[in-house]
Amino acid sequence: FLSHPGDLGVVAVGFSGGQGKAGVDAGPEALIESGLLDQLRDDLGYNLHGHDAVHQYADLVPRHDPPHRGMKNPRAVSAVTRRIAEQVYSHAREGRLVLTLGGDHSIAIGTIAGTAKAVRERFAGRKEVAVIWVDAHADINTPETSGSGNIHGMPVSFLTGLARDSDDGFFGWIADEHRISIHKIVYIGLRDVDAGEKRILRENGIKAFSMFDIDRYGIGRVMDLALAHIGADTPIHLSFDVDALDPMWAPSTGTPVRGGLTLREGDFICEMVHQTGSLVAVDLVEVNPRLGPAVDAAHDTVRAGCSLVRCALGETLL
Ligand code: 6HN
Ligand code: MN
Ligand code: MN
Ligand code: MN
Repeated sequence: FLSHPGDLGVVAVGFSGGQGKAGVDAGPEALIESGLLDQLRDDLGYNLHGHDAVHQYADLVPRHDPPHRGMKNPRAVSAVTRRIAEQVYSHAREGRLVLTLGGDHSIAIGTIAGTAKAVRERFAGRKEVAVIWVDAHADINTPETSGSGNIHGMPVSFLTGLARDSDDGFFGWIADEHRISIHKIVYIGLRDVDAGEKRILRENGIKAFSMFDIDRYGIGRVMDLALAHIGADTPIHLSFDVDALDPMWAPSTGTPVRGGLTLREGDFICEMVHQTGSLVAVDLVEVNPRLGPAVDAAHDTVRAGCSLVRCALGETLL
């Protein structure tokens, strides 16, 4: 129902409050400076909307933001993701494919809430968005299972309703229209999942393809199985954490884990999702140009991130 290329809504999110390391808020600027949006417009032919600003959301970040249920910066993350949900929704409502550049992965609370609502409206409640979550981590801690208190490790629990709060200032604004079904999320690339998260995945029967599965079956078979689980004619939101890639390809990220995807496997995931024709939104998150062991680390990571986005938007298919 989207013809590509076409209209692309861009939301550049300079936000780092879902975790503790400074610099991930500079991810969007680094991606844009390296020419990503120019490529999407000039080489792929998209009409861009909303691409002029990198949003900082300073007005939504309180000076004093003490923990709530162990969550760090809870007021800031709740308010910023609420605003992102509105931004993504207003692009999606216009029929635009939505590209969000992060920022840490907590921002997916907003991006997915926005597309979930837009898809429900567009199909008058007859369809729900599916999510392909590509990550070394499951990001499905509840505030109570989290060991770190970092909200970038919790977005999936709030989006599925496994975690809830009645206070609007602490994600109580998330309503049924923003939520996704636990059966419509598929993970790819997992290799660093907390004990409490493993229990949540098991007890809820959540579909997940770990690095073990990719080694065992190959990325081609894994993608066939992942897309079969979602089913045809289902709108797809792709949320890609750059730390799914091996640090060899994406060293500049806050929580790197060795033994990850090759760049080619990451690009292939994006190409397969593009080829469905059902893509409604893409997030690329956790690019932190201030981190990394070597001088080329940030440059390599940005380059890998740009490649993933271009593949998701159809560059490499003939
Ligand atoms: N990410 N499971 C760990 C935690 O703190 O809850 C790591 C989360 C990483 C989140 O990479 O988006
Ligand atoms: Mn389009
Ligand atoms: Mn993540
Ligand atoms: Mn991760």
